[in-house]
Amino acid sequence: MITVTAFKWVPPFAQGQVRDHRVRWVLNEAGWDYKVRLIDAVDQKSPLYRADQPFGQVPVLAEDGRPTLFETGAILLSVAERSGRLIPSDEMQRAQMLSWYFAALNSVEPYLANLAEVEFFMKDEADKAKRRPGVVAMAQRRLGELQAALGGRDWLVADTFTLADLMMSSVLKIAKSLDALADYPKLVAYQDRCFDRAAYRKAIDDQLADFAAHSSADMKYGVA
Ligand SMILES: N[C@@H](CCC(=O)N[C@@H](CS)C(=O)NCC(=O)O)C(=O)O
Repeated sequence: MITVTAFKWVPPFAQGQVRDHRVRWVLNEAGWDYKVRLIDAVDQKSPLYRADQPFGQVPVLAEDGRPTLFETGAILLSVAERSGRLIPSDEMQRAQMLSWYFAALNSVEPYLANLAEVEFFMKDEADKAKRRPGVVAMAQRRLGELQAALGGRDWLVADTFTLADLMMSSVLKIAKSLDALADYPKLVAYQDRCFDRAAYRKAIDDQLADFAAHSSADMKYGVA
């Protein structure tokens, strides 16, 4: 049996964004059955959970007879490789696919995460106003560079949807939610293309259904 961890509930701005959707998505693409273990803030701090995820975050992938995995990058690659899905069979295209896969995580996501931090988590308006211009400029630079690299192509590599597209389109979600994609129509169309997949829609619908079944009270923010 395969189990993915996810939160019982998160505030509305984060619903549909939490990274377990990436794992649900790749598992749906692979056609593998899985169940979801919903955790709260107390679970996050527990030594048992920390043994699986040292930072107390979601998602974790637990699978009978295999080491438990954390980090969405590692989890998605493991599922894609073992299922033979979303990885080009050509070795050179696979290598290119990995470049884009890691670019999504290392060269794009951090700048969008900075943007999210300013917009969602900074409380002091003066600090926010000071930090925002630099963070917005850097995020826009990366988005412009990504759009230029994509050019007129539908997918990042191999003329087909790959794991790199799964990761990149997911990484772009935060930009979309902050209206930061408005000036990048090719990225909007690219993301729409990636999201026009039953495996993605099911991943998001299932995550949202879990949140709808719970409330902030279920997160049990007590001291573990
Ligand atoms: N690099 C990690 C990041 C995981 C992560 O940031 N998870 C968030 C949800 S999207 C989380 O658990 N946040 C709660 C926390 O950090 O305490 C991954 O890709 O798995």
